[in-house]
Amino acid sequence: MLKNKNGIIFGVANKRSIAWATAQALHGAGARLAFTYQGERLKENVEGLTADSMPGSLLLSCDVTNQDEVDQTFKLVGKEFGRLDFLIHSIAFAPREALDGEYLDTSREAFLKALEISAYSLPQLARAAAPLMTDGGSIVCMSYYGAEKVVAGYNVMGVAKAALESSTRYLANDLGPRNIRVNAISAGPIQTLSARGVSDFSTMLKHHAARAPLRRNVAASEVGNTALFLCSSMSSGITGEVIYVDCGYNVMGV
Ligand code: NAP
Ligand code: 1JT
Repeated sequence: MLKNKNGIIFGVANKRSIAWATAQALHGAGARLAFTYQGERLKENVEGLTADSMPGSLLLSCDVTNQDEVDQTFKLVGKEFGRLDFLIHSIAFAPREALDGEYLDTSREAFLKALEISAYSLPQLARAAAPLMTDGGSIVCMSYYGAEKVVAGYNVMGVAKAALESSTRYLANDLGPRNIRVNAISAGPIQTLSARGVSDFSTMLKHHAARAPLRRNVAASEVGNTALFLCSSMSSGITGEVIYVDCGYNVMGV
């Protein structure tokens, strides 16, 4: 489905990352991939994951708070790939203390950091990628239900995800004339590095599984497969959307 297509994936930290499940789906469909990791600390992880199964992948260091690194990343991708067909945005950050207690107490620093990394990075990366998407393209980001409803403890991340989902719509309008589509996946809770350390995350997983119509939690591979759909021509008429991959949790009332 993606033979001769090139993509870049932001946000592989380890094998549990949603970005890694997405990479496997995209690679399985024949795409050539570039990966970015944040700092040398994670380089070995990404190298270890890609070495066996995806030789020939491009690995680049890129912290989105450093504009020079972002510019350098896309310069190198342009040089190696020539054209870019899709971009996966699977990054988020908030200081730990902001995901505890009340949203009311969010500091200015925590708010700005969370929104810079988790939301501003989408238009930032889209702006850098668009000139390489000369044959149209697809941009996919990862959101969560806390963007639209209060999920106790998600706090400033919910506000950042609301900005991310709204950015998805504004970018879809800006980039549509260039045949670049922009969509968000709203994933159900998944036990990843980000989720680890969130107090009561396992209680949350149980709660979701009990209430979701499918009576289970979503697998990262299911999110990856939906990202594959959004990067393929099968979804050519879809842009500016938030697609739920949450076993139906979001449709429930009482
Ligand atoms: P993850 O494996 O921890 O991935 C998060 C990624 O964001 C990491 O690779 C992290 O790198 C990267 N990141 C943080 N700050 C960055 C920066 N300044 N520059 C570049 N990259 C940076 O966790 P995940 O659960 O797969 O999260 C991926 C996406 O899915 C996030 O947007 C998250 O909000 C979303 N999501 C997750 C869930 C869930 O339940 N897990 C549900 C819905 C949506 P470092 O490790 O180096 O910080
Ligand atoms: C971050 C973290 C982004 C956890 C995230 C995230 N997107 C989804 N999750 C999982 C999650 C987290 C909480 C939650 C529900 C789901 C950790 C810090 C980096 C950014 O609230 C009940 C807190």
